[in-house]
Amino acid sequence: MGGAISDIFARAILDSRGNPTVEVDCFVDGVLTGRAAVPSGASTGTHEAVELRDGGKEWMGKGVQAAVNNVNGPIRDRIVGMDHRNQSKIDNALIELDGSPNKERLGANSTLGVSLACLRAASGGKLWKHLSTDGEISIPVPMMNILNGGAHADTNVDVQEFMVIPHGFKSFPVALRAGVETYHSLKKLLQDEKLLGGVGDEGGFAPSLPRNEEGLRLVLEAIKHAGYSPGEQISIALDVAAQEFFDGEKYHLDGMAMSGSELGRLYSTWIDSYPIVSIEDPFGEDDWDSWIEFNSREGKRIQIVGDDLYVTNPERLMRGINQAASNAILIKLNQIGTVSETLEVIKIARKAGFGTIISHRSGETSDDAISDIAVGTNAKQIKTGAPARSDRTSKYNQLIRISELVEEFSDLF
Ligand code: 2PG
Ligand code: MG
Repeated sequence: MGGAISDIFARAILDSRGNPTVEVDCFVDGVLTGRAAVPSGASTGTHEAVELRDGGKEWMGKGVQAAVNNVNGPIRDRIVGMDHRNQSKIDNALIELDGSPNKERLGANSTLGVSLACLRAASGGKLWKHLSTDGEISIPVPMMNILNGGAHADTNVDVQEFMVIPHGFKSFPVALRAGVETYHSLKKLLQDEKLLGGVGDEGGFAPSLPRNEEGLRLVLEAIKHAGYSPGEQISIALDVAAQEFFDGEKYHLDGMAMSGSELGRLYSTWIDSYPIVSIEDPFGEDDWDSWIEFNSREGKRIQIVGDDLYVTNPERLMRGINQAASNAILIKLNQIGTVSETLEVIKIARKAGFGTIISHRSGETSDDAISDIAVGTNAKQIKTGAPARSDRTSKYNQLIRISELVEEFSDLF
């Protein structure tokens, strides 16, 4: 087979929240060879690359026609004829064509769609294998968001994600089953306590609770009721997404207005009382001092993850490494806008000894590329929601398929 991209075509499809998003087809020598769909966040960081939305009345302002037109116009003109296997050349062309520091001209939703579709085209059907340059691969341990709050649910719970990490198992399928059983046991518990309502954007249950700490109690109970040993087999992770309740000075949680130090001390009491192994975005996206203070106290005890803080951006990550603001980074491709830039950020993180978590967005499609990316980059962790709803299970199901071929399972936690 030759290698020239003969056409690129974008369309708007629907994401899991019922909003339009960009899907791109990559044709090589006249044959549809790669297809990719772009996810979309709700609790987005201010410093993320720009997601182009049309505004106006149609689609409640969330149309992506401009991004689609950018692919079918200027990007197509630039990319057609290039070798689909030369990812860095393709991505550099996209970066150059955009010409802005944050993809505001073309939109990261258009650049990522093209970048990922070309990656798919080049992968020859085994994306995880294609990405593994040094042969180091493993199935990531899943972070499963079973109780949703914050911007992903219409409840009074401020903490955005209460996750379980089934780490004490020999293989991915067994770990996944343990996480799924915990999910169902949480449902039963919520039913018994008359707290069961709907689910949030990522498929986790979304009860209103008297206090945020109740979420920890319920998840801990669910682990026990499912018959697993908390801390030994299944631990808890939080994504606080604290920017959402930070007014620039105080954090407003459970009717309290706390400084960063006070909030950090509250987390420490939670870590003392519950089997918490990871906290993401414990503070606001520019509240570096609170991050540094908390990481110096708790960074040996737990994983502290920057998402809104770093937005998969190499400069922000470098600052976090130099100032010891955290010890891990959440990786989201659409925060930066191309595959090559994402891989570069993973490399920087790894070199600094930072943990790496490949992550979905709250608005997703059935595209399961992040599963392959987590395996192929040996990231060791993936965050992809509850084990429910096809937009989330598509990722877990792809990991089941890969685990038939790859035995190594993340040894973290
Ligand atoms: C997060 C993500 C994914 P969103 O904060 O980590 O769980 O949410 O996509 O809404 O930013
Ligand atoms: Mg987050």
